[in-house]
Amino acid sequence: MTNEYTPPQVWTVDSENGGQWASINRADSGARHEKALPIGEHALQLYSLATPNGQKVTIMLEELLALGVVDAEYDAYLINIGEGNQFSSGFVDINPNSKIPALVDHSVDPELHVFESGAILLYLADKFGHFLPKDIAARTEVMNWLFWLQGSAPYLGGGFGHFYAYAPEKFEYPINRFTMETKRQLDVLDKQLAKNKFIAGDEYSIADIAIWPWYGNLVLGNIYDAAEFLDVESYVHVVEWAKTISERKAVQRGKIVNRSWGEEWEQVPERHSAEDIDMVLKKQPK
Ligand SMILES: N[C@@H](CCC(=O)N[C@@H](CS)C(=O)NCC(=O)O)C(=O)O
Repeated sequence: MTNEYTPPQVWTVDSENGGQWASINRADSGARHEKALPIGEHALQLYSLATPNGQKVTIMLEELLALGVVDAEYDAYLINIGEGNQFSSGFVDINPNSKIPALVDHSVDPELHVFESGAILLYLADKFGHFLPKDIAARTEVMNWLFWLQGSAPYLGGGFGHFYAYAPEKFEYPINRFTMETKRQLDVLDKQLAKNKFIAGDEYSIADIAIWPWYGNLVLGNIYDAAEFLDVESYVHVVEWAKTISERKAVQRGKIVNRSWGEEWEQVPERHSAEDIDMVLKKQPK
C-alpha cells in the first residue's frame, strides 16, 4: 500500500476534499442563511430526512400512533441536506449541530427543542410511556443498546458507507478498516440476537427502533448495496430480526416519511396526517 500524502503543518480549508458531500462540508458551524422553519398544526413538529437517523424518529412516531397514542400526531417537514437546508437560521435554532433529525414539542411552554436521534427516541419514549421499560434492569439494557447504536453507527455510516459508497475513489485502507469494524459490529448483534428475540430482550423497544434503520437496512440490502460484499447472510440472526421488524406496519410507514427519492410508493416528502402515508402506500404494486 502506498501513501503519497504528507499532512501539512497546519490543515486549512483549501485542502483537497472531494466526494459526494464535499459541497456542503465546511469547518465552521452555525447558520449560513436566514430562513424560518414552517410550523404545522400538531404539537410535534419534525424536521428531517429519511436517512437511517431520520427513519428512527418517524418509525417511533408511527409505532406510537399504531398504539393509539393520538398526541403523537406530527407534522414532518423535509430538510434536504444536499441543498444545505440544515444550515438555515430556523433549523440551527433548534439544532446547533445542523444535522437531521430535529424535533420541536409545542405542547410544553416554552416549546422544547430536541436534537440527536437517540435523545429524540428517549424523549418520546418517556413522554408517552412506550418502548422503554420502567423496570431499572430492563431499562438499562435498552439504554446500553441505544448508546451502543449511537456510538457504533458512525463507523458504519461515516466510515464504511462513506468510503465504500460515496468517496471519490475506492481507497483500500479505509475500506478494509471500516469493513472489519462493520463486520465486528454485525457479529456483536448476531450473538445478541441469537439469545434474544429483540435487541434488548423479549420486548420490542427503542433499541430496535434505533438499530434497525442502520443494521437492518444494511443486511436487507437497502443501504450502500453492500450485502454481498459484507456476506450479510452469515449473520443469520440479524437477517431474521431485520425481516421481522420490516414486516411491522409502523416500520413500513415510518421509513418512507421525509423520503424524496426511490419509487413513487416510497416517497412521502412531507407528512401532516396519516392519509399522506396511506395515499402513497396505495400506489405500491401488489
Ligand atoms: N448523531 C446524530 C447524527 C445525525 C446525522 O448525522 N445526520 C445527517 C444525515 S443522516 C445529517 O444531517 N447530515 C448533514 C450534514 O452533515 O451537514 C443523530 O443521531 O441524530
